[in-house]
Amino acid sequence: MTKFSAVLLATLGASFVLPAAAQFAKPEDAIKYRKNALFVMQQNFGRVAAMAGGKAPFDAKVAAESAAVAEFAAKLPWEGFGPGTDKGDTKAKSEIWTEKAKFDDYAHKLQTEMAKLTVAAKSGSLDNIKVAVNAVGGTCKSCHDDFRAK
Ligand code: ASC
Repeated sequence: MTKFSAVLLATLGASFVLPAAAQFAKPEDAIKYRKNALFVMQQNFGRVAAMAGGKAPFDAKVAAESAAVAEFAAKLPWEGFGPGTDKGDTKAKSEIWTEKAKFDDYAHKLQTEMAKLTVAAKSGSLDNIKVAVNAVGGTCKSCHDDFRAK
């Protein structure tokens, strides 16, 4: 084994055994991380949603780029919901940790619909984008209804 692949394996191994919460120095960092990831996601999704809703002029290139960033950002927040991150500057409800399978399902559904939005945006069809925006928005809403305090 080369030195490089040994280091690579050690790094990959470590990333699988570390609990998610240990990837942050303190719970506040995890909370900040997930909120910032969700903010970046929402800003990019919102830009595409504004075009779909006729509130912003349709720009196919901006829509495609924004959707791709939103899709990527949608992968990030979840590691910030580790154990011990339920208290602090957050609207996250405690049910996130007691009904984790349901929360994880919503997180996966969001990512699936975000991937479809990227495909729709790349197609350049505003009609396709509208359908995908509605599907993504539905996943945002159902998770907020169950798991975000008002
Ligand atoms: C957004 C945003 C949400 C969702 C939701 C869809 O842009 O910030 O929380 O869409 O409003 O119903």
